[in-house]
Amino acid sequence: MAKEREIQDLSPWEDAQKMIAKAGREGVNLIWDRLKDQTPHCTFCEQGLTCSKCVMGPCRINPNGGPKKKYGVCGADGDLTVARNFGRFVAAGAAAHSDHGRDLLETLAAIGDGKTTDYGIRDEAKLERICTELGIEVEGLSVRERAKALADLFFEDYGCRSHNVAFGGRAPQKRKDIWKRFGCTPRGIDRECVEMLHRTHMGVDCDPVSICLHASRTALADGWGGSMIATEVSDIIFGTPKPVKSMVNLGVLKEDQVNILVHGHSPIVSEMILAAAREPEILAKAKEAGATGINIAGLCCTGNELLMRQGVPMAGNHLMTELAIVTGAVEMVIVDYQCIMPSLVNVAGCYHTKFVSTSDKAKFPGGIHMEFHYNNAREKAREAVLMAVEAFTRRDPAKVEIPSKPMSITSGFSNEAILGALGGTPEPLIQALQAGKVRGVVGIVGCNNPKLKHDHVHVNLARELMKRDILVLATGCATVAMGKAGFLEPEAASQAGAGLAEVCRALGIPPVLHVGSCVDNSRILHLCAVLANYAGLDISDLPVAASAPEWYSEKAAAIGLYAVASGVYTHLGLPPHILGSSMITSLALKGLDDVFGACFAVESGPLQAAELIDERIKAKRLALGWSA
Ligand code: XCC
Ligand code: SF4
Repeated sequence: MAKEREIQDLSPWEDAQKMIAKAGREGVNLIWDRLKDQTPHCTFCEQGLTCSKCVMGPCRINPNGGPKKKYGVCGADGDLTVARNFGRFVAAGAAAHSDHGRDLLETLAAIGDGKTTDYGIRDEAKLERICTELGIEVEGLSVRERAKALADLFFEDYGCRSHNVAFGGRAPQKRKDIWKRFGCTPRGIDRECVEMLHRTHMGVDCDPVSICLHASRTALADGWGGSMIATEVSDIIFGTPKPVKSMVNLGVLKEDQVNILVHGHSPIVSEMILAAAREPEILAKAKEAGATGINIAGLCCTGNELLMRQGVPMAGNHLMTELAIVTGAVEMVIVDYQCIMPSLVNVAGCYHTKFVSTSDKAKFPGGIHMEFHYNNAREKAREAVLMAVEAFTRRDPAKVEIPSKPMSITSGFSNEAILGALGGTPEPLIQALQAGKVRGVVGIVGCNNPKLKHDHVHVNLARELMKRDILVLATGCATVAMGKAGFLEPEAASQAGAGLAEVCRALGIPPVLHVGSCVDNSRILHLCAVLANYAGLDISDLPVAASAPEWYSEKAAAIGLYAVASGVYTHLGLPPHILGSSMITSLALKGLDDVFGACFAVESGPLQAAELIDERIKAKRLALGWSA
């Protein structure tokens, strides 16, 4: 496809550029090729003004085009159409995170019921702590009984519950009061998602503002519900992350080893693959096949899960998933769900790479389906790894190109690790904030989007923020960008402003902390709540912000909205499909401030975005009586 110049405009990274060129030579169709074919996009859809929610339509609404297309067949106008579409968009994202959380929960319940020996409890102390936090009397209960009791409590969070989800109790009282006042207290997690589907059926909720408030409630059920459960239960089962060294970029692939990439989101399958790859008998088979070992590396968020807890190297983020296979050095891509482009099956088909799906809810025609459950996972993982070993014997050395040297990174900054580094209390961080050594904290999160130059906004925004003494917490695909730029190492403190650099050096931490996968944005929410509660403030009083500079997914929209509804000013690099309604657009960019004390900002330029975020942080600091 692209010429050299064009390739440099797509991605700044050596590994990406080399693999885009290689794909071009080998005739492999990539995400950028398909984006070109799809451009220009439908302008009605781009603005959120198409509706296909019933068979009287589909309808295209044109609010400014005279009387003819002002209304859909049912009479819905542009504002309602945009709101209904956005509401469903957010509900789909919340459902994805929360259903992932449910899988962890079912595993926890199986452990409690003694129905699995493949999984167990690695962090008993955290299990006890969370049980106690949520009012479960642990005295006299065995570990298994505690697991069961906690699982039962969380199952209720998913159902018809009509009061706050359990972890909603972590939010400051002022925040809970705001939720109550506007009817946004998140109740049952599934309930909010289903209610959104109901409300947006033809002829139910016809008030765009009311739909947007319910969208906020649905998003909050994700952030303080489904995602937070996913994070905390993952820690209980697989261990709470602590600082760990690792590597990032396509250079983590090894020419002389069997390379297996885990892709998707949940640690349930990927942890088992890792365990199987470390078994001596399986390693012996790899040696017999002529490999020196078995190398597990991650893509996207399941990669983040393994990196945070096990130090497993990270091969790449969303825009690197096709390119990883193009190296010709990958024996297997094994996936669970979410963000796995269906194109990967075709790219794998161009090489010796096996594409394996594992979840009953995510099947990929053309791939191999091996269904994993809590009672067969260990055995299935062995089977899969042996299949990869076999594929190694069919690797074509002429097609192999591993394009770069890996960058070293530090990961594992759970809240437990962060607070531990601070001596067990948020006090030193509050003091550093108050003194202006750390002027604020910003979460840079989310995906890549081929409409924007790969990782460009992530990296330049983070660079600019740390210069201004703003500590960055990174999750999701943004983490890979940070790692490749060298920001995840303590030495990067030299690129930070004097105050932040001093704090980083004192604690031995990088100026950008890797705090996990996308469901782990709940760690950031929790940290905000801990800080606010400690200081007797609401989250919206804190000098904090969020940014999803290169987002693409419904899940990212849910995250952005729960951040705002929790009181965190949130920058987006691209707008969602809402611009067809000036009412919804101004609600997002301004009106929400009056409701939640936070709103969205949209800006694709990293320096401009840094400026906006900094302005907000300044205003929050001044309001607290601190220096700007
Ligand atoms: Fe986005 Fe979540 Fe997916 Fe990466 S993996 S593309 S949602 S950042 Ni979490
Ligand atoms: Fe058209 Fe209304 Fe049906 Fe949507 S719900 S397709 S706007 S008639």
